[in-house]
Amino acid sequence: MKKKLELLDDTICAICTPSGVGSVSVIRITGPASKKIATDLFRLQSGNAPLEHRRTYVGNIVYRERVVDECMCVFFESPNSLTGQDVVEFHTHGGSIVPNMVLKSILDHGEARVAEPGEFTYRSFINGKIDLLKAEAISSLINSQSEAAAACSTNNISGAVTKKFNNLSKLGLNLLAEVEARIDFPEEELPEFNTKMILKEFDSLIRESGSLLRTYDLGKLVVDGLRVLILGEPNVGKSTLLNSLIEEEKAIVADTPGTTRDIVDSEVFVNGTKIIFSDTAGIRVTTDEVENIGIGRAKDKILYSDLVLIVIDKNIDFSSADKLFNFVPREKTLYILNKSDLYPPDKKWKLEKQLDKENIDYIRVSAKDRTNIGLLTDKLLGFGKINDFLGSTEALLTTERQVEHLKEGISNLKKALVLFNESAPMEIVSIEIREFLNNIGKITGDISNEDVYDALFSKFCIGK
Ligand SMILES: Nc1nc2c(ncn2[C@@H]2O[C@H](COP(=O)(O)OP(=O)(O)OP(=O)(O)O)[C@@H](O)[C@H]2O)c(=O)[nH]1
Ligand SMILES: [Mg+2]
Repeated sequence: MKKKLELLDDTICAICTPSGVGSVSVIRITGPASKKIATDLFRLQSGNAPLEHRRTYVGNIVYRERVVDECMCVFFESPNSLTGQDVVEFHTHGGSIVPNMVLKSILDHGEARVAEPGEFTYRSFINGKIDLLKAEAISSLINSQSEAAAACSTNNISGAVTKKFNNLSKLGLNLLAEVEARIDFPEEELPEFNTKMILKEFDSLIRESGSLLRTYDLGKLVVDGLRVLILGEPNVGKSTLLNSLIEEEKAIVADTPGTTRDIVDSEVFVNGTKIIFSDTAGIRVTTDEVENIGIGRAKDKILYSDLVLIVIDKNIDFSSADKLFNFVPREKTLYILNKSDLYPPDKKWKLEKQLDKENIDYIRVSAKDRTNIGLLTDKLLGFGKINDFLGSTEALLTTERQVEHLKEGISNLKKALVLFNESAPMEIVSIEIREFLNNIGKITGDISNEDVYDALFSKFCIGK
């Protein structure tokens, strides 16, 4: 999107609702000519009158002396509007013909052009109606795929995460003021330097920044969904488990070891949360070229998974299972003891005893009979506290952009603290604290960054 500031002075329009058959469509105009366009094209049923701020009117859009549609018109006067500029919305009948004819009428009027993706939101941002975090949250909300992801975006649209960053800025500014006072004034004009207090301020700023950074672990799970990889030796019932978990016969199940060759991904929504399961080729030593490629892919996928279910179907030794799957990080592992229907229910397996001893989490299931599948799903949702999120108003970081700047900011603070402890000149300490504040400013959008705007606003749909 070309977002040169001078472009903000023109008038843009777009159909905001998705294409297809529907009862209502919304066509939005913003910019200095909005009111004139509406006055020229829209004929009120009650006789023409000047459009007033925040009022809704019923009338006809008339183009070349022909009624295009009977519709509603809403007017918002600058600066009290979505974009900070005059905004007009026509709520017309839906479908593919009427909204496009209304758009054509507006364009033929000659004072507006079609908006680029995200241009309405960009104008909101530039005119100070929203900060960058809110723009990101709006984009996430529109694109959210689960109830939990939408709830997270709604919290952030309400300013939950902005508040957290504003608090960090406030603490950072207090610290900077203390430090810079030592640069601007001679020692004798200031009260005694309270080293203890400064160290406390450093400590609380680093702590608060760190705890905000850690919210990304949950934010990522909530927005992207929980990625669960199903691994195991051939024939242990991985594909049967996938089918049971997603309640669909998606993966081929057969008694022949080596049935699954490639990764089979499936998305499900459980309690408002997205879970992506990936069934994989059974891990074994084989000369089959295709199977080996599948095994390689399964191993590579571990890096991109939040949890790995290692499926086992027999009374094998824990040490041999552990050895076979030692490439899976322990903290991501949950052992699935499958085919429980083949074993006496009241007896502990040898493997279970070993896992208990090693304090390793496991669950006994029968993928075929669906025994304990609900329990397994609950266990998955408990991972990373994802199940506690719905209904909470917690602020979570949700983008790599926020994380990268915050990490850089924390590193600036840590450098400043080392310099302070080494009694370095205050000028140098203050440079690092200023850098911390710059990084926070980049996150909220107080410090401009055209490349970020391009990346963010072009992700929006036209009309948003
Ligand atoms: N009794 C019993 N049999 C099961 C269970 N789960 C799977 N099986 C059987 O085990 C065999 C292999 O099942 P799959 O799901 O294809 O196993 P897999 O691990 O995907 O096998 P590969 O794709 O070859 O690696 C089939 O005959 C299934 O019916 C279970 O819980 N109980
Ligand atoms: Mg399989």
